[in-house]
Amino acid sequence: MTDPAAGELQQVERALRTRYVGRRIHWFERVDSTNDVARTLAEGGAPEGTVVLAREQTAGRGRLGRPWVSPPGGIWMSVVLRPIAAPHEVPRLSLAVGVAASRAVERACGLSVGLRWPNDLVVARRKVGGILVEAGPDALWVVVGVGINANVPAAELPEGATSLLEVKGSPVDRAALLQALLGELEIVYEMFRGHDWATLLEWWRSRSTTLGRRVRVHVPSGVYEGVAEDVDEDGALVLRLPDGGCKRIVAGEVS
Ligand code: BT5
Repeated sequence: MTDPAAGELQQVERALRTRYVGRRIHWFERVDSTNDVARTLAEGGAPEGTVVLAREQTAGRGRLGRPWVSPPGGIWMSVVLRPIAAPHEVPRLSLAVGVAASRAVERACGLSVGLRWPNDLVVARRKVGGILVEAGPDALWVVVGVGINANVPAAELPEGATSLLEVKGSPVDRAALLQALLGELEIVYEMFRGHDWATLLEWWRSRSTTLGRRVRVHVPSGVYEGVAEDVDEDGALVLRLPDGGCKRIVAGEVS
């Protein structure tokens, strides 16, 4: 399937069963970053569930300002949410969005996607997507960015990355994937709002490629090594250190 422009976008909109996620979709041929566009819309009062989609991003971002390669063929999407949550709850939302993306790929493409803490989507140890959640002041609005390398040729991706196209060996139906993603996002978001954290955490754990493994975690102050034991209520990684002690890590990279 080609880009969900015009006809395909209408197809998604017609088939959409969500109450509010994706009820308004702003589609762009090319933007710097859909998160930036969504942020401006959020600040301007855009309703909850407003979606920004782009065929291509020229300055796609990951966490900590890292670049996110976003050529045509991928799903580059941001959603405006107004969760009425405390800022410390936002990392949970980020894990929940990873769960939604993983469930959507499973449902629409028949592929299982693992979750590497905090929010990498991985297939066969390669990164196939990522989540970038950015909150406004007091988390009055939150922009949830999802990037999935759907039909992107491997040659266009950085080392360690792959795409659904490469894994499957044939293009995936992007309109179906997008529709599933919007639906799953609304499901997990409703669970997040209803404080059904226990179920979300179970869903995350069952897809985790991190838990139970010996991992190295890079944090701003250094590197920790240990066994990834669990993810706690706040979405932090609980690491069992070689000396038997425990370390709780709120933000970092797992390798
Ligand atoms: C992420 O950051 O994984 C979050 C990516 C979120 C992208 C979406 S697309 C829609 C929305 N608009 C945006 O501007 N962003 C969001 P992080 O964990 O920091 O990972 C970034 C790292 O992943 C980079 O440093 C590269 O090593 C690698 N990378 C870059 N582009 C990639 C790609 N397309 N596929 C896989 N890995 C990539």
